[in-house]
Amino acid sequence: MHPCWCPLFFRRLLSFTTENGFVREGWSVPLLAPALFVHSVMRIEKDRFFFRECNKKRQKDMDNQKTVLVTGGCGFIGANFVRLLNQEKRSWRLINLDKLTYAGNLQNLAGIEEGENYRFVKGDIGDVVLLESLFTEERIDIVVHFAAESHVDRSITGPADFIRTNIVGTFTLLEAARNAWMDDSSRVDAPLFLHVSTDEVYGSLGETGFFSETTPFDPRSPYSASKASSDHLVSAYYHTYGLPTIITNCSNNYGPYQFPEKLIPLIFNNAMQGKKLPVYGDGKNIRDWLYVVDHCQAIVAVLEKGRPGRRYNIGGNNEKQNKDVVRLICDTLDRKVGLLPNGRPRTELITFVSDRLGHDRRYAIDATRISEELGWQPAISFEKGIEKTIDWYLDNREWVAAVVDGSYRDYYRDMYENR
Ligand code: NAD
Ligand code: TDX
Repeated sequence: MHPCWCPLFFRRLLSFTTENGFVREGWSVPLLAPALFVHSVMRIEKDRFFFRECNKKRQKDMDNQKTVLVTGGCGFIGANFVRLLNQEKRSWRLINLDKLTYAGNLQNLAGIEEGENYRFVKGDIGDVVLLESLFTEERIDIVVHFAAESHVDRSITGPADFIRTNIVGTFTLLEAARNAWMDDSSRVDAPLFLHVSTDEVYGSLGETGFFSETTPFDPRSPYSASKASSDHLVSAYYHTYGLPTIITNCSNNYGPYQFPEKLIPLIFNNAMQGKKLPVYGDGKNIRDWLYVVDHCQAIVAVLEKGRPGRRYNIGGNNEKQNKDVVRLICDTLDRKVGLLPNGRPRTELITFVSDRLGHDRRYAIDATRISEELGWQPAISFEKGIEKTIDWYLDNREWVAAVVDGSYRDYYRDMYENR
């Protein structure tokens, strides 16, 4: 039905026959509830119509001026992404919204100047008022949503923040995007909401098989359950309201600026200090390692060519057992900075400790879709990526020293001392 018929449709809908046979038109209390229902259905239909039109108009001209809201841009992947866009998309304006939790660090973006192309906003993705004003002031074209509580071990000892940020925060951001984009009929280019998620939503693999985009969700930790919930919300906003969303599910990242609670930088930091290298369980758990810049390039490819409503798996095609990763870091450091002061190799610091609760055994990504549809492939092998990563950490020891502050020492003691 064309929208111009709506008033007549409503009038007819709201008319009713009185006891003495007259047809009355207008509002009445018994009809208010169905009318409100119809109104909300109409609003949803309007959203769907608007976004369908937007998607049709969606330009491939991503080199034009865009305003991109990056959430969590002071974290590990977010900062690498901001740095990449700052180099490769000079015409884009980036708004970085970050709460600066323990994992967010302004030093990760040192050298990137505030100005026409970049603005930092300290704030929470759960802050409705802040989001509304940001969407209004900045006319956001694209959201790239990284902000999350991201460490599995922390989700086991304290899940509440994961629920607040990863689920409620994502919901709040989706609502802000829907309200802003939906009411803006003057928009020329179609907006896009890209949600950055994880392979952990698919659960744990046995010795064979891969996660594809159609693998059923089976999250096992509070972290992965919270990410799976946010994926479902994003998907629901696409199907229900037609909000143009894309979800990416990525394997384990490594590279510069990763907080030393995650395996690779934690092992680097301990190995440099001659401390024990804690390996959970039997050390045979497998992760599919992806160099962070490859991940960021994949996100750019998804922004440029990805299809709204679609999910893309991103993986490194680099499956390694944890104990082999730890050994490689030890050997690389021995070669680059010499053996331990006692003349022994760093592998002697490896200590098997009690396992993580619910520890997923194996993750492996089938990245055929992003490769075939968007032409993306990881460019950096694990061996090369580890070299680059260790070189970066060696060249940036003051960065490590600054993040390994008092609160990190408390975290480390609580997590590892009696393990
Ligand atoms: P990170 O922990 O290094 O950074 C998270 C950032 O989000 C920090 O800067 C933090 O300050 C910010 N943040 C947290 N809560 C916030 C809130 N309520 N409002 C605003 N900002 C907030 O995380 P990361 O490793 O860079 O991961 C980024 C995203 O990628 C996450 O969504 C994570 O689930 C996903 N992911 C990570 C990996 C990985 O290997 N690191 C793999 C797959 C997916
Ligand atoms: O001290 C350690 N010893 C150890 O054996 C730590 C910190 C980890 N591990 C093991 C656990 C995992 O099998 O190493 C593997 C990697 O651990 P993390 O670096 O904590 O990563 P993981 O739990 O696999 O999750 C990561 O990848 C998926 C990110 O933290 C998530 O944000 C992402 O979604």
